[in-house]
This record gives sequence, structure tokens and C-alpha cells, in this order.
Amino acid sequence: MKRDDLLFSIINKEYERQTSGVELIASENFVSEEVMQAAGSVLTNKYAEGYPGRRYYGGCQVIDEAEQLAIDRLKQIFSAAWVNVQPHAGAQANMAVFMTCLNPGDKFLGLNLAHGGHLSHGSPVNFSGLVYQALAYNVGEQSGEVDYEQLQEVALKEHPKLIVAGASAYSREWDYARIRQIADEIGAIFMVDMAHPAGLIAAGLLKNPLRYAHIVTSTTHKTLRGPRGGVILLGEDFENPWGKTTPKGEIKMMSALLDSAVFPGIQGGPLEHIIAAKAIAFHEALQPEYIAYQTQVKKNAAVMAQALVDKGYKIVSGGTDNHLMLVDLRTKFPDLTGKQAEQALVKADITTNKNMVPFDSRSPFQTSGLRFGTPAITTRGAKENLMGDIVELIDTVLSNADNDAIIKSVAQKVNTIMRDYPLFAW
Ligand code: DSN
Repeated sequence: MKRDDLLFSIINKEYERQTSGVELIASENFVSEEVMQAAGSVLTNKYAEGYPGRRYYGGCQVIDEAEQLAIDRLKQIFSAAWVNVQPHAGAQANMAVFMTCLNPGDKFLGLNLAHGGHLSHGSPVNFSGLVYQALAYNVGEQSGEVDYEQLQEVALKEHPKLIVAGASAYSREWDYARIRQIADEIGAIFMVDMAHPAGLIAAGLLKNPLRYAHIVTSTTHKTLRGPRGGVILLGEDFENPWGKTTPKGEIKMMSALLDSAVFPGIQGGPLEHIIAAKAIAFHEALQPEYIAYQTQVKKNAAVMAQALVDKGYKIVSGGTDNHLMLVDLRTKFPDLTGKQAEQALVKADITTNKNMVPFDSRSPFQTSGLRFGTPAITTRGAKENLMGDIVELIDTVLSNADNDAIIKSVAQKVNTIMRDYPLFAW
């Protein structure tokens, strides 16, 4: 059959874009060649509905070994009692938890999307906000940090069945113990979506939410640096209090309910090539050099945040404890929207994303913020000494957002710098 040159030329163009630019999208990363090999392997050919040892198809004996490896390694990384590695994405992992813990119309409480929360934590256009009654807690207008008092107030007044911690654009450590206490007070289930900081948690650089939450979900492709996908994890204390009696009178434990929610509840055949790639990423996360990588991610973020502050930018909450930061552009450039800033930076081969800031005066299509993160640039080998240079380039672009000649000269500098940071050096 004739090779699809058109599609492969598109892949090559994307490869060029990724290698020549500075990648600062906080939720992206660059996986290893081994992760890509597994993702592109013959495992994509196999149907394996069910779970290791209990499949609906023959010929799953080899696939079972790969999925079991992913399960065992993920449990080891986070000291989990039970995990499910099949969710196709973080939103599917969250959907499985919601299906297990809530009935349609039930109340749950998550971080306001406009304050750094995630689409699948209650946005009115997402299943979470369409099927369930989503309540929100906020960050403080001055502090930019989660307002735990307000969270408690809403929880005590509304009695949600589930409280969700976790965010897409929040740069501070969480007080999981405090939220667990609030959840216990009202008999709610406490779920943490650790998708963003999972890699830092795996390396022991942030608190492990499995010690506090009943259920934890994550993606595998952000700081964790695996293929695109989701996972669900349970800690030690979840099973007994949350066992449910089914209509048939059987007592089902939380783990069995979550397994059934993922398959056959919301998914069919698992993506076994991606599960194998997850297993490789989990192996990488268990190596000593992974701690050095995550330590550098955190260090780079702190240095980048300080360099931005030194240039007169406002960081929401004043800084970062993790891999990302949210810049409120209104302080330095009141007339520049997040959308315009993102577009100008893309022209300079610096990729980031516009983002709402808490109490934003603009719409989600314009926004007043930009989100920056360091996982991807750190995988390329960047150390903290490069962060000041990158901020200098960002500042030049944003100060000259209408000047294509200046932006072009920045792009040339970016491309020259990135030649020293190969994509597959590690
Ligand atoms: N909200 C996306 C992000 O953090 O980029 C992921 O779903």
C-alpha cells in the first residue's frame, strides 16, 4: 500500500514545531522514546474488554502481563492499595468516580473553574455540571489561595455528597487534611484529582493525597511524563466505609464499583498499547533520576516566577509551590488580553495558554491571564539559569505584541537556544 506521505509530513512538521520552540504549557511534557514505542506497538491491535485474568476475549494472556505491570508499578509509586489504569483520560477517570459516588442530580463541591478549577469538576457545559448539581468554592481575592473557610461554609450549608480537590491552574500546595476533616464532618466522600502535580507527588516533593482522600484520580501525561491517559487510585481507608449494597443485595466494595464504572460503565475496550506505555512511564518514575528531574521542574518554576515578578508581572498567589504559575497580565499590560498575549508568544515559538485569572474582568475567550509551566522545558534539559533568559524573551514579546519584526527576532533567538536542548537527550 502507498505510504501516507501527506500525514507523515504533518507529523514531521509537528516534530519541528516541538523541537524548535520553548514549550511552557503547564499540562504538557515530552515522553521518552520507549513510551512512544509502546504507544505505537502491536498492542494497539488487541481487544481486551475486562481486567487481567477476567477478559471477554481470548488471547489476552500477554496483554494481561503488561496491564498487571502497569497496575503494580502505579501502586508502588503512590503507595496505593488499589488502582485502575484503564481510563482513557483524566475526565474519564473523574466520570467513573462521579458515577460511583453520585446519583444524577446529587450535589458535589469543586474548585470554581474561573479560579483555577477543571472543566470536569463542575463546568455547566461538561457532564459533571450537566448531570450533577455542581457547587463551587473559590480562592481568596487577595491571597489567590483556596479559601478553606468559604469551602467549609458551602459544605456545611449544602451537604454535598462529594468534595473534589485539584485544579488546572493553581500553583499552591493543598491543605488536604483540612478538606478531609470537612468531608468527615458532613459524611462526604473526598476525591483529589492530582493530574497536574502527580509527578512532583511521585517524587515525594509534594504531599501524597492518598494519605487524606478516599479516592484519587490523575492523568498520566502532565508532570508524571507518561502517555496521554488517566488512572484511579485508592488509599488504605476507603473500602469499608464506602462499600455499597447493590440492587441484588451484594455488598460491593469501592474498588469493584470503580472497576465496573470504568468498564463496562463508561468505556469499552481498553487502550492496551497506552496502558503498556503507562507501565514504562511508571518504571521511569521509579528510577532515582526521576527525583532529580522533578526537583528541577520545581526549581525552574520558582525561578521563572521570581523572574516574572522582578519584571513587574503579578503572579496569582504571589508565587508557586509546584510546576506552574498563573500570571495576571492586568498589572503590567492592562490592555493586553490573554488571547493576544498567547498569539504573540506563539509567533515567537514560545507556547503557552491564555487562562482566566480569579475574579477576571474578561471572558474565557479573551481572559486576562497566561499560564506557564516548566515540566516540558525541564525534560529538554533546561536548568534554572535558562529561566531568566526565557522570561526576558517573553517580556520582549509582550512589550511589543504588535511588532512582527521584534517578535521574529525573538523567534530566531528561541530556535537558536533550543538547538542546545535536544528532545530525546534523556
Ligand atoms: N485543563 C487542562 C490543562 O490543565 O491544560 C487539562 O485538562
